Amino acid sequence: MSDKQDRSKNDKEKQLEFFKVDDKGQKLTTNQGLKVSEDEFSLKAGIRGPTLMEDFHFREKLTHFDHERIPERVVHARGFAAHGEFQLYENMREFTKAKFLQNTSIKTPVFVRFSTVNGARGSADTARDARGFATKFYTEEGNYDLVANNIPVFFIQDAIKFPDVVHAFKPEPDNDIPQASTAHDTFWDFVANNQESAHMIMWIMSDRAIPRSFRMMEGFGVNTFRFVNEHGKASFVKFHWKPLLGTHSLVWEEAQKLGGVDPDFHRNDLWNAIEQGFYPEFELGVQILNEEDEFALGYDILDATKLWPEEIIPVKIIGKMTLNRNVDNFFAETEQVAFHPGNVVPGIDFTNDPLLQGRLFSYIDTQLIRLGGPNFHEIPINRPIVPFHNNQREGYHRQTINKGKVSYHRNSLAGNTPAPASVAEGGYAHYQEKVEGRKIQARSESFADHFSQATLFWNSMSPAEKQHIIDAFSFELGKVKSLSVRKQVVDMFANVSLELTTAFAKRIGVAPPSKGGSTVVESSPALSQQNTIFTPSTRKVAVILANGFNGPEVKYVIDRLTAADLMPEFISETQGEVVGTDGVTFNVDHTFLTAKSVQYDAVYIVNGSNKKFNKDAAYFIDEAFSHYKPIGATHQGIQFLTVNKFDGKPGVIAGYDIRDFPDEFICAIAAHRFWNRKIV
Ligand code: HDE
Repeated sequence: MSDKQDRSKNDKEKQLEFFKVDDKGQKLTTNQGLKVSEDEFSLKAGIRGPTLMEDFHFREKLTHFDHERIPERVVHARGFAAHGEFQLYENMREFTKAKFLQNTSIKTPVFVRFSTVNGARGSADTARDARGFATKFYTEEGNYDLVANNIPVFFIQDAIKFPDVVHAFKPEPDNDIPQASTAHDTFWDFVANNQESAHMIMWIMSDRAIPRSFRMMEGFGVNTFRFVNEHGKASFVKFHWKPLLGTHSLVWEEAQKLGGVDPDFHRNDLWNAIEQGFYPEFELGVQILNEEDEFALGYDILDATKLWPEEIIPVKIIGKMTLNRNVDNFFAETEQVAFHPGNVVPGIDFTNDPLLQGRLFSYIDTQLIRLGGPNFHEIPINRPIVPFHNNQREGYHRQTINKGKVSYHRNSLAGNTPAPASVAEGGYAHYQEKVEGRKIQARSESFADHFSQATLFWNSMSPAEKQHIIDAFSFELGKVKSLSVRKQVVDMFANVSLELTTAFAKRIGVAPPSKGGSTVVESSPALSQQNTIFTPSTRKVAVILANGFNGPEVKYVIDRLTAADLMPEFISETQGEVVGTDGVTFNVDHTFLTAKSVQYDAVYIVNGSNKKFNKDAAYFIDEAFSHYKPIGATHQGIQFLTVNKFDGKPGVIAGYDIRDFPDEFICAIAAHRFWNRKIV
């Protein structure tokens, strides 16, 4: 556990401090600073008469309220963010001159916004979707944005198709249904008719698209970027974030139920973890490919539907990011933050990936409409921690007061300043890649293979993960009304795997494919979540408790769980306190009405002196069991296991010996799920 420390403020925090206002204890004023004497009754002509125009406070209050909303992001509308710091493990001078990647003693302030892609701002956190994982590094050379996703590939190969794929996965335009879901006709029609999407679809149908937590997701820069060192030598680079808690997921039914029970599930999870001092940590990794090896991989490194298997190009871990502070104001920070893959520093450059090239245009364009003008870089969360000087002027909401008469380059009146900096002085110089060719609207042949890596992904999955993918295809296509689209999708994915397509075709009323199959036999173990880190740390345990429990023994178990950084919460029939023997009491966090098993990673069943379990408790435990979760029981809880024939099943720990129980239970919690459990 990383304890909540009394940290000294970093440069970004100091800068933000300047803009913070605490209204507590103050007198109410208008925006002009005028003290207001009445805030409940508008000014009227007579006690029952019409409101008067002259009531400037009333008009200002209403007008401001009427303008409180800004357009939500077209994609990634629903997000949640936190502050933190990044620290390098080893000097990266050999590959890049980026200053924040040179010095292992520097802590670079960061702001990270996680998001879903498809749903509106108010949609549920746990929808099946890719997740955004965008990081702003406030470096001494200006802001560097690593705008990543939790899936390493993308739907399309050329940014010109971005509006098409987004229109297809968004709610259908006639009735605006369904919200935050790809389980509908237009999306799958797009997929079948744009087969470059095959690889991404495999990821979207996998457990990666229903993460357990933002804290338990990998991040991928997707596009191939370029590192450039101080000698001007370049190499290709792909960026990765690796969560120290491992990469873990929900099960689909759980994700769906959470959409209703706790639409803010991922928000709550991140906020509470940080508040409790369990700071999420992610290691930054890079895959580096020498420029000479550009064509060595057998597919095009400019194709964003391809990943570089870690077994072929290892991920070099170079530093760690720790998220250690929640925002003060959601709108000011999380909503107004503006990312842009084009925000780079010397030592980081672009490639000709046609998706990346389009992104370099789109993000600024989005911010212009969303944040209402060209001065969004002045909004506190977007400001670099180093000053900016140039001849850009005016525009909506300009805050900087530029002094002097000169706002042009070249000039003599200001000694030709602000002056461009040489490379030696830290000026950014674009990498001089040699480019030649005819102007052409076409795609390189080297982008043509849409299926091999989709099969590689399938081959890399464990049996449980494969079953989840089959179930996801069956669910999504089961919601597609057009039989023709369902057939087209079956035909398309027959190119990925006949095992997969045969399994879901029969569930969606389509004949199994008669031809297809893949010759790809390779797998990449790093793609399976079965091979991730397993730790019990920060897992939430529902403790089912009633009056009369064995005080000292249950306290012993709870103390052990807490010492292992688990988060126990007490659930009982009524709120207040539950009282055990020897004066041990616990505060009830939730009743069976306000908490559901889907919100927890594990259940510890104790009950109290009464042998009977009420039906809500029984349902709670049953549901957790059916979601393959670890279940531990002591005292009356053991009886429950026996009666319900749970005893001896995988991941079910009966604490006959109270001393050994915590270790065994914690070990089961670390395993996360027990896929070999038979659910009948
Ligand atoms: Fe984005 N993307 N994108 N994207 N993207 C946006 O910019 C776009 C792509 C990603 O938390 C928008 O500020 C194009 C890949 C994240 O604020 C928009 C293409 C990846 C976020 C935009 C892509 C991403 C966005 C909407 C080429 C993974 C949320 C709001 C097909 C590496 C950032 C905004 C946040 C947001 C355009 C593809 C990641 C419309 C044209 C690939 C994490 O400008």
